[in-house]
Amino acid sequence: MKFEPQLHALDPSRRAQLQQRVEEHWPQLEACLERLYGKKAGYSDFLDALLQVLVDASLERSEELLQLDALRLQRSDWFCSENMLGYCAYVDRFAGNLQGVEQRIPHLQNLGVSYLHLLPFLKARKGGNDGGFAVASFEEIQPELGNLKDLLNLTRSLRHAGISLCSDLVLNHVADDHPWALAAKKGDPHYQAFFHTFDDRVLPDQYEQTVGQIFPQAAPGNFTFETGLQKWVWTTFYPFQWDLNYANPQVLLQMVKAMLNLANWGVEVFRLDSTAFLWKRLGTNCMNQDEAHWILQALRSIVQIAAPAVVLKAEAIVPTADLPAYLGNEEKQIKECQIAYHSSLMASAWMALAEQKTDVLQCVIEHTPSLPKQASWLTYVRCHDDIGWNVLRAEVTAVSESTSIAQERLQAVSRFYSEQGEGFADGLRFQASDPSAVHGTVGMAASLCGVKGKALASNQIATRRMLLMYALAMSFGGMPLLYMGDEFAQTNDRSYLQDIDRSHDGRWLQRPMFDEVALNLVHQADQGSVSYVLYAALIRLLEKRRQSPAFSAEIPAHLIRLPHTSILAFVRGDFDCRTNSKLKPVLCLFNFSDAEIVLNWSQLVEATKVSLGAGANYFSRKDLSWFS
Ligand code: OTU
Repeated sequence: MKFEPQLHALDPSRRAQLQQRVEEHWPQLEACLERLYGKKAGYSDFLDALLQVLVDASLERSEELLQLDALRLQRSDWFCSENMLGYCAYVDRFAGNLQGVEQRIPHLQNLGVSYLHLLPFLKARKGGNDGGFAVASFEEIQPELGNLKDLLNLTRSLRHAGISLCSDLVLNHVADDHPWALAAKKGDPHYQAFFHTFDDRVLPDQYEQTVGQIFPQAAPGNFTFETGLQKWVWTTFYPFQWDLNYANPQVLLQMVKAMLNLANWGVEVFRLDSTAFLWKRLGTNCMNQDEAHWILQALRSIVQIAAPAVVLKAEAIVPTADLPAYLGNEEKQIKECQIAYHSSLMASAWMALAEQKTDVLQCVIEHTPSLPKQASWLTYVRCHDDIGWNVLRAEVTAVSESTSIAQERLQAVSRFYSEQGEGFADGLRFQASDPSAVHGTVGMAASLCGVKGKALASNQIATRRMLLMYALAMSFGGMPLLYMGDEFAQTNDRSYLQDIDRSHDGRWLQRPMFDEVALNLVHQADQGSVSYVLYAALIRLLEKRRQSPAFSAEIPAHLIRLPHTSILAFVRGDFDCRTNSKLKPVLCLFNFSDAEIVLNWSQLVEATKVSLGAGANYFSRKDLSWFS
């Protein structure tokens, strides 16, 4: 490795710091790159070019961000704290534009938000663009949302308010009107090599044998015929989202540039979109391939060198068993992303609510490995995407009598939350072409919990269901994420059905405009409204969370088995592995049924001992402070 020439431009103290980080992280980075690209022609030129990108990015980092780097290097587990709360929103739906988001900082502060995930705000494809997930330029802001100055102002204001900005980095694909795709369409071989293209259907047909479908109704198949090119192009998602070919090192190089550029604009966390799909291999489902992990590990080393304040969050909506790899491997000293969505926890909690039975949820918790150091789950109730039930197949099968009963349970839960459901939920089915398939679910959390309208009187149980779901996300051990509108029980928005670019995609049902009326109910402390009552309860829950270090993501949850099928119980705390000291334990109890359950005290003490060992005599009655 020869990085002397590249480092030359830096002043001596920055050069020394960077050199030290290069020395620390380059070997692991190079090991990943070697495995991915070592045999390719021009490999050493690629390494030089990559190092130059890192040095250039370091040179451009502002004084304020350099200070943040230093701070975060000292406390690299900052995002695991019990003080963390995430909030997720579309810029336009939340606040019109980036300047509007700045105006909403007080609202975020009232909630105690410390992390704001703004859904894609980079320049997107014209026309349908999958809510911005079809990126047309990584260097430009979507004009309707503002400009670079607005983003820089926003990231600074957020930082000063103690809020870290999280941005999507759509790694898997670009829009079909991104300059790379446009050049490829014109026949430029350099850019054609950025994509997976096929002259005929031979290979696509072979791949289709084993690759799943994300949008089987709106965008069936994984390949799109591009008439200009006269070739088939790999398009896992919509036909206008062209999958990038990471077997080409130039693709990685360009994406690294894009990422570090955004980091220098003040993005502190990257939500790495669709990470599972980055590498294709014939005969597989083309998800979770080793190479996809090496790419992510390379990105981790890269940010540790060039922007060490930055945290990577994996969006890998995969079964529980495939998830831990996205956080690296502590024993093998492999570092990958620091945060990962725990979608199985989320989906199984909804399943528990539908079935009033917690066996699948408990199985998911049991199969969730303890986190590596300085890593966290993202615990959530809803997000902008559908709830996929198929991630739960292993756990549902494990706790059901047979695979056919497991299939029936999955089908029943997806029906429960759909328009055919006869229970409390008001949701819709998402993208299923085959009526026997287990389709996903869309809908706002409040609607899925049965909230209808704004009056508390007719929504008592529904409000409690919603609080229960958020209580789990806030106590399980991870960074809880509030999805915009959930703070005041905002319900479904059916206006997307009138819009030609959105009506085919039911996820818009849960992407409403920020509800000013609900916000007013909160400001007026209207006790008769669902909005205020839920908001106030969430605030109290968050206060409880902040009061106890047992809620840090680094402290594991221990399941307690109780003889009630609708109850979930776990203990947080007891022992603080960070400081090797005792921590006052917290008992978290959830009743997923609509009925009241009386728990016998001695039964609880007994169950704790059985589940956690005879020494686990944690609770005396006087210790208990309740939250309900
Ligand atoms: C991600 O989602 C984004 O969150 C979606 O909003 C985008 O449409 C998609 O990528 C393409 O950029 O597979 O692992 O089932 O859960 O598309 C990532 C629907 C994904 C989403 C799925 C998802």
